[in-house]
Amino acid sequence: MAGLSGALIGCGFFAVNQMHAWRDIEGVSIVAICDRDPERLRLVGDQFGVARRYTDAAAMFAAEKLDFVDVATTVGSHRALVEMAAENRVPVICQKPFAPTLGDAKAMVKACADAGVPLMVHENFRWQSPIQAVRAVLDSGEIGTPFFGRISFRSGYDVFSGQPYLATGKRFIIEDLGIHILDIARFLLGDVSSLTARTKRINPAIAGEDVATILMDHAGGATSVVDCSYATKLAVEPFPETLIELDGSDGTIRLAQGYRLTVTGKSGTKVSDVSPPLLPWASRPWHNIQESVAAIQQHWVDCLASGQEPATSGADNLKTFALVEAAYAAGASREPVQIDALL
Ligand code: NAD
Ligand code: 89Y
Repeated sequence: MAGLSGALIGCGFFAVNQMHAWRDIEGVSIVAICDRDPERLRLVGDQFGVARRYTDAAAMFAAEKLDFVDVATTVGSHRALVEMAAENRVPVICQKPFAPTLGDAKAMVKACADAGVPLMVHENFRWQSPIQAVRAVLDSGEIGTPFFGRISFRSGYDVFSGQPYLATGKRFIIEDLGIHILDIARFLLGDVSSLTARTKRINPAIAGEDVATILMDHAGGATSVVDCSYATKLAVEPFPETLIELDGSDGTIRLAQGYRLTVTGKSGTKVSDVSPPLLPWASRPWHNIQESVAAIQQHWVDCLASGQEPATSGADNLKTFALVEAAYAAGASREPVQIDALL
């Protein structure tokens, strides 16, 4: 599809990655940007040469003719901005976490569906090339039917210096990072029927939980453990690697630190390096995430061209978001939560 005109709302810390990726995608140009902070607007506008700049999203929708809008603000503004896009009949991408509550998320999906507007949640971790490599091994049938998974993200990386708001919210790791790891668990093992969780706060300087351990039953029969921590100090810092163990009826997959993939299956054992490429604008250790930003944005463009529903559409993301809500509920009650009851 030639000549898509997009706009970005929210020109903060992470949006710079999105702007780099848009610049590299053929047939797309970001024609307008919006941020209520004039300094962020100036910085991003100057860096990427975007002249049309707005401090008010409604004014931007009124003045611009857009093929899509990319919402990269923090969660508090997502519902209003997605609903504004729907009212203006503009296809919309929204950053994770999609909404503050599952109720808001459902309303946002409905607003876009009622308006006939495509909606994709920027749930990019499943687009990381190491994660795609694991999915490809599963699809090959090499390890048979998976019956167990451990999807793990444990780090001591200082995420608070770049994203200070992460230290202040009542909710932290499940809503911010666990959401990605839960989505990867769904991507690899299918939808979840029930879940139980334990949460902890180790870092006294933050308001929310920084450790979560979640046990899940998948509808297809597998059991998984999703474990996340930002309180784990290791000899070699793994941020932002997701480590994976999958056991199947005919073999195993191990995605270990350093992007080392070991597959033991029907045709023996094979070890490979599935390191993500370092895109020209990317920097370590974020390059893994940065590459997935480019991949998901390309997917969005492909979906707009073909009319296909994005893999992480709003409707799909409700099933990931329900796991976030369920993990908080289960962590508080120490009781299992049935997922279907939330959806
Ligand atoms: P940030 O605070 O640095 O940037 C957000 C920007 O949005 C700010 O400049 C703010 O002024 C602007 N803004 C807020 N409300 C607005 C509104 N109504 N209209 C216009 N501008 C508005 O935040 P960030 O760290 O860039 O995070 C943004 C989002 O990206 C968050 O939801 C975060 O969870 C997500 N994120 C995703 C990933 C990922 O890998 N997918 C990684 C980091 C952050
Ligand atoms: O906000 C988070 C995300 O989505 O990926 C990593 C992160 O930046 C910090 O946890």
